[in-house]
Amino acid sequence: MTRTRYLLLALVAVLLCVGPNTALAVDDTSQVAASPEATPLRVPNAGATSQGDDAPAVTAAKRGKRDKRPNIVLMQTDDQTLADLAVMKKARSLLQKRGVTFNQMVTPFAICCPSRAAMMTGSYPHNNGVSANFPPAGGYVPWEQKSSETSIGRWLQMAGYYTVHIGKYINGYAYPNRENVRVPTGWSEWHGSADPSTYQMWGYRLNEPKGSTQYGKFWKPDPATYSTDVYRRKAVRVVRQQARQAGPFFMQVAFLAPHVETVPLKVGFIPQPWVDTDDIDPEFGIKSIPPRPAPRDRDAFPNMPLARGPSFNEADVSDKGPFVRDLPLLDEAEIEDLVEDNRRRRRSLLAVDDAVRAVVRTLRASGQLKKTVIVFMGDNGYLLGQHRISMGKYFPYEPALKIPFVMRGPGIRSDAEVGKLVSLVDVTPTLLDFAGARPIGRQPDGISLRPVLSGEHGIRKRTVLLSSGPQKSPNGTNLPLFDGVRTSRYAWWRYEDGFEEMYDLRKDPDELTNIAEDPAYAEVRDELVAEWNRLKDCSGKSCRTRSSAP
Ligand SMILES: [Ca+2]
Ligand SMILES: [Ca+2]
Repeated sequence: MTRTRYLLLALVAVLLCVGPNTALAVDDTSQVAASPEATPLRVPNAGATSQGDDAPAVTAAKRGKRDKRPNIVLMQTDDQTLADLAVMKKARSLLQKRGVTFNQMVTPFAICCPSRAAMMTGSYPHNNGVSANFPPAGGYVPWEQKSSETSIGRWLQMAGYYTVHIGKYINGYAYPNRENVRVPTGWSEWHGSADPSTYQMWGYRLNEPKGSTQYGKFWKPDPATYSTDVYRRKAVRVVRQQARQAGPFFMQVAFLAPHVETVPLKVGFIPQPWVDTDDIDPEFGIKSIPPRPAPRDRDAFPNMPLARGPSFNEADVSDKGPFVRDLPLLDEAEIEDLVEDNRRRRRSLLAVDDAVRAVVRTLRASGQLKKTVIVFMGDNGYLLGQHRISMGKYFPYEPALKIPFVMRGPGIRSDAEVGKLVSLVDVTPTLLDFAGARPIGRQPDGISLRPVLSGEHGIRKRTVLLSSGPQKSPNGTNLPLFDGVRTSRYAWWRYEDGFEEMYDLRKDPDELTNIAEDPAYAEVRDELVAEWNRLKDCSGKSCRTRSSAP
């Protein structure tokens, strides 16, 4: 039971991220046909886009020897919690001590694809068209159709930046493990990992300028092909090459750690989304394992305990919504699994920490550090036993909602913390602001955080819209949909069956007592509902307005 349950919940995590489905493969092929000979995977560093469109005329003038615009390097992890930052000592000294750390950066929807789409567009799911990991509500095909032209890579490319992506992209890219597919919109240089091999530390496929390559084999932990290290070396190479170019660059590096790995399926096997979870078998279904660290970090944290806050294995979940209220208490063996899983997740972050240091050192050695804005961030958080949820995200509880977000660079304060509520939709407006670039085609829902990064002045108080989308539970039933809001003090959401959850995060930061029906909070609850009504169809400016909610 124990191990099964562990794997079963691991499966949830993977399915939430991989979103296996045959529809995607079919759609993907029709929309983005593989055509290696006709596909430039890399274009000359002249600001041209991968598809040779109208951008070069604008950009050639903007780029030049006197271009003072900063480079932007964004390093992103997968499913890292805010608390996990503690083990990244290099990031702490090179980024946190030299930059600004946000303690309330939240995602509007705590799963991979909608989080990344919100980050890259600066828009909520209802505006960017990506509200699930897989079609039709989300995933790569809707992304390319609805949002790729209005996203950070494309906007910076049009402004004359040389844009580079390394690693994991929007869920479903090149599914299933296809070679030499067209470069997604917005990228001058592309090193993207093909899904579902993205979820392997070894044996993953990268589609790159030089062609498509499988790096290592899943069951052979060869130090030379460990994904985090390979991404690191590619990132370092880009930084060195770009030092010789006159114009600025934007590089986005998306690591797998500390996400679970998916054991590769038999060749030709079309994964069924919802296999019999009592009988997970690599020969038949989908199996996941905790993320493997770089071989050099295998023995790190041998005795690290799992932080068990008051919400860990919550004693009374009768106040919670559908799904969670039916979860049994975790037993001792399950808790032991969580302890070990936490260690493995954190071990896998050590190689990311090395990559952070390598990139910063290379920027410094090549004379670019002072003119480079560096972002380190996650995509969504993660639950490790809180509210009895043993591995996963989706539900908007704090550990899943909050993500690490640190920035360092020219005009950014040192060793500062910002406690103000901000959201993933603020990332792209912030980066565009640093680049002096304007969004074209759609106005983001977020705001630039530059004033608070510089310390010049604060930012307005806003409410963050929370939403959900189609997802399956391990037994194949639909997870309950919900909508809600998060303010700096409160979280409120309502499931599709009408059940509401609400927490006063000042008094109850661990979300132990649902106060949605508490008469003492009736007025606050009504104000939060009004906020949701105000924001649920917001667009651009109307999402950015000052919040009067508590
Ligand atoms: Ca994720
Ligand atoms: Ca409770």
